[in-house]
Amino acid sequence: MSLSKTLKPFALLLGAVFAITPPGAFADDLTVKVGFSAPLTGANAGYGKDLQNGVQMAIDEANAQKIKIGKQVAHFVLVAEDDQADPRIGVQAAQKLADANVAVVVGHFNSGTTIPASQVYESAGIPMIDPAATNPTITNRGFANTFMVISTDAQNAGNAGTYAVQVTKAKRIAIIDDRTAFGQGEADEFEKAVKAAGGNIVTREYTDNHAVDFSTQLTRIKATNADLIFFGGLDTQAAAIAKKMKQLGMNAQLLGGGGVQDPEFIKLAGDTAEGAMAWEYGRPLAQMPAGKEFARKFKAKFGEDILSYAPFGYDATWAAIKAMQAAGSASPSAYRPKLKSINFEGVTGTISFDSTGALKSGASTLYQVKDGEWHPVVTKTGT
Ligand code: ABU
Repeated sequence: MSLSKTLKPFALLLGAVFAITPPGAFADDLTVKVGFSAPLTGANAGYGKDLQNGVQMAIDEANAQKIKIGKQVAHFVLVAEDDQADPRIGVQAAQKLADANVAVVVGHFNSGTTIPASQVYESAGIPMIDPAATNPTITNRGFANTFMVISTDAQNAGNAGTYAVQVTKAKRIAIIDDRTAFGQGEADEFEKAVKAAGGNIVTREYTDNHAVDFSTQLTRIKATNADLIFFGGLDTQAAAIAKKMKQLGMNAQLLGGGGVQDPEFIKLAGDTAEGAMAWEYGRPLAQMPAGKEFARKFKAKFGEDILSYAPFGYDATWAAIKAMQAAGSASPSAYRPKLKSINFEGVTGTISFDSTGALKSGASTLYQVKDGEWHPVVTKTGT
């Protein structure tokens, strides 16, 4: 037998080993696939990329620490799927992640994709840890595999409504929403809270999440003499509304819910951003013990500042890693009970879940633009 024939089985074996061993890992490492899905193309891609960077940062840190799961060193690899912010594509992305046998999914960004995708993960028995989507329905369906490291819009937009009436003392409140599961959902929560506080809604208008012109809605609102306008939708459209309000000579207070308090809003709205207010999930990062250091490391690693939800993506990923460590297994059935009872200090605050998978001690902060920057005004826990 020739030497090449003798060595062939060994060469094949080596080839197989190296083919399934990801870069940076050793053949006897445990490879753990961390699924991730968010919009990575389209209008919401900035939010998705920001989240992905947060997830990647946690994965890279865990790999550098050579964390053991059971007796093996774990090597975490990111498996990312672009859901394009589209509920139908979101379900396909979720199925692809389930078919790839990921151990966990961190995602999605949009409530409209998260709600149907979470059904896929529930059927597959794969924990999904939501770092950004906030419609209260997400954790209201009794799913065993749904967890949130961010507070819901019942809390965030609920606080917005109560505060608008009790503290801002708005007397004539108008609402516009983008008719997404998120925007309409938070507008509903805002309206409920305004009414519960005895406030007066003068009109409720809507648009869609692709619209760029809000003249019709704002002209109608102007006719009501509203003194506060709540927008249920994201930063780009909120900025266009701020600009159009100025063009129409409107002096009403613009108030956003989640997804507005970020640098993109200020960049797009320019000087019309001044004075705008927005409620955002969690506590101000700079006030968190590890917040400033996280922001510094993020900028050094990715060459850009945090846009919005990267710290939540980071905490969501660490929640899964810590649960797997505690269970000594990356198998969902083995580590899920540990995830349910997890309790640790993340960058965004204490991460622990109630019986529905919702974040236990969520907070919500009101910000206002002053001198071209967002400044925290008040932080609330609970509603
Ligand atoms: N929660 C902020 C925006 C994302 C969403 O829930 O659709």
